[in-house]
Amino acid sequence: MDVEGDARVSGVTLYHNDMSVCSGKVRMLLAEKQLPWAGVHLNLRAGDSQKPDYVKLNPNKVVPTLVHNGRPVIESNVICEYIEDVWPDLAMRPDDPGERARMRVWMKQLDDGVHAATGTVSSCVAFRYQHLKRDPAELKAWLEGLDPARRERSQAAIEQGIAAPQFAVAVKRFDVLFADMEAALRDSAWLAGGRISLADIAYAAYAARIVHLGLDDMIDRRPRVVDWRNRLFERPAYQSGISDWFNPNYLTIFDAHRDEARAEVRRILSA
Ligand SMILES: N[C@@H](CCC(=O)N[C@@H](CS)C(=O)NCC(=O)O)C(=O)O
Repeated sequence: MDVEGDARVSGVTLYHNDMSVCSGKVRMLLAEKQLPWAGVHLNLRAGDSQKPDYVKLNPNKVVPTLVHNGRPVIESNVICEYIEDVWPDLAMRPDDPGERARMRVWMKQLDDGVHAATGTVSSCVAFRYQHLKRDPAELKAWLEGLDPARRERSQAAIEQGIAAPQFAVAVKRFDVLFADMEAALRDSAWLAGGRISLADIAYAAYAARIVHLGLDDMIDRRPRVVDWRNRLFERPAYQSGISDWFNPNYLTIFDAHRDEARAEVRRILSA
């Protein structure tokens, strides 16, 4: 685990990973808030998030964890609300209670299945190739460290790739998500109102992953979602919080497998 950055002003240390979508969510928010932070980078493929010292901070064995003046806060959506509570300047929560509720419903969808669907499509298209290169005993130990639901998903993704039945289910979940976004963006410039909010920030790294994996037909045929994504990606906080962290080793794998994923998504959605 490498430590970088400066926490003297904010008291924030973020345990994170470069390609983790949940970590990107928190990094983008910290950048929007112009908050300096110290980082501890975890290598997820080496099992850093399963190590006993880290599990004391985050019993779910996942990143991110934000430690503020010694107090750990887990769950990226909860972390975002915590940051907003402690540093309300440059507000990222709407003032209107109705818009605030909408913001939270968007964020909740990530926890209710969209994040898991992202793990599925990422593993089926790309991450499986990293796992297939691992020593079988090491891969077995890593799988055994996962919670049972994630273990089952990961195993099928590693073995079957985009032919795994769960790949089609996840793609269809994204198609519904982007249809819902297109409808929401008919009424307002951002997902939860006229101003950018935690809802938009929460989805930025996911939108990037969809593009990386070649699943972006689902975005491209929805003009309001395209415009929303472009506005998000143009923000300096997207660059410093998300795209500057893209790991070239992962980008090479995405590049190698994007075309076959794109073809399979077209097949699934036209069936
Ligand atoms: N609900 C959690 C999900 C966190 C999560 O799944 N993190 C992934 C990376 S995005 C992780 O740490 N995976 C551990 C691993 O791959 O070993 C959150 O929002 O913080």
